[in-house]
Amino acid sequence: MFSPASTTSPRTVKSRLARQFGLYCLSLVLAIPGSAQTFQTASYALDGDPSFSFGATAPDEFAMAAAIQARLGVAVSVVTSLPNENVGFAPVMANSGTTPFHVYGPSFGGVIKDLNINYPVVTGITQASIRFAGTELDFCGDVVDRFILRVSTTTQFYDVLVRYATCSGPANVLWSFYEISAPRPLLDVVTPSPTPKPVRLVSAVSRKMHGAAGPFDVNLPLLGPPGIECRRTNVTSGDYTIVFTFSETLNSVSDAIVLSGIGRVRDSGIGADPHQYIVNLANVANDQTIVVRLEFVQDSEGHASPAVDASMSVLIGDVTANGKVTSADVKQVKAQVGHVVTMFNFRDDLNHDGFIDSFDVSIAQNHKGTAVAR
Ligand SMILES: [Ca+2]
Repeated sequence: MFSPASTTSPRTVKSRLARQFGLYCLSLVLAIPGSAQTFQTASYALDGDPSFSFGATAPDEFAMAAAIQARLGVAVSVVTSLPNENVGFAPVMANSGTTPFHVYGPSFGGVIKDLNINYPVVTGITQASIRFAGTELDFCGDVVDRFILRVSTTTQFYDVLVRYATCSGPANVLWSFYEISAPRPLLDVVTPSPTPKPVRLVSAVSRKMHGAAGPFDVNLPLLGPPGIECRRTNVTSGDYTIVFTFSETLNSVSDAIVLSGIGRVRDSGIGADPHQYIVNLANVANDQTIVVRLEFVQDSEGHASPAVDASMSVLIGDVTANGKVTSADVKQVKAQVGHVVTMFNFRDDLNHDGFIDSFDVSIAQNHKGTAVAR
């Protein structure tokens, strides 16, 4: 059965053809009405070098843009229209629907390849944009999204129809670059400046819900010593949430990673407020500083940055934020016991349950003597 898992080595003509043919045959079998066979799990992927898996969720234009961006290594913005769009502009560079029925897809370094023969069809791509282009029904019964991708080099642009290449049963769909136009000169197309200005990060915070008292943010200064997160998480999970806020609304962020420190990114995405990018961390260790990096950040004003970082020191119990837990921290928590949790004392609610009580005092007490390097 088809697996969308990434492979790094170029595949041979033979293996790819065999794979495509096998998928096609399987699809025909499954398309027969009355077939009782169903697939256990949904699986969506983009064919490329290597292919990209969307997992069990069918991609929208944002997910497709992120996937193509990850494979091309070039920023892909989402748009609603493309001026002078024409995927069939003659002579077309590629068409999967005609002889020799090859499959095309993205490859790192701004390249589109004929994946059957591992040959670059378009090179030198420096930027791209994509729009949603309606749906169609594949032969496995899926309603499948289509997209139009515009890729540009420094002098010309191509339009690409991104369409399902094959399916291997319901909810198992593989997209590819189905048709690629001939190049056209960039003259009548607005070209962003070749070196876009960087995006502007306004703030970074560590956000936690304090029960019914609501969410409170520990500020993570962008310069100077890292902010200190003193609140304890669920003992086993080490969950923290970093909220990055930018001056402009975001178009895309390629990825969020842990650059240094102990912890991992559980998930991330543009927030309900599109000025924000939210990174949910897990397994974050205490007594350390973690640096979270956003890669390939692009905003709606055309600003772009290859990397945006935020640093957070984690020291549970350090309510005074001086890098060590001492009797002064215990004293401060004790002084707030019974008080309503507000923006002025939320640090003292160490288990962020919305109450400052003996549990919080004991958390500070239990961490006395710990420190984090400043
Ligand atoms: Ca508490």
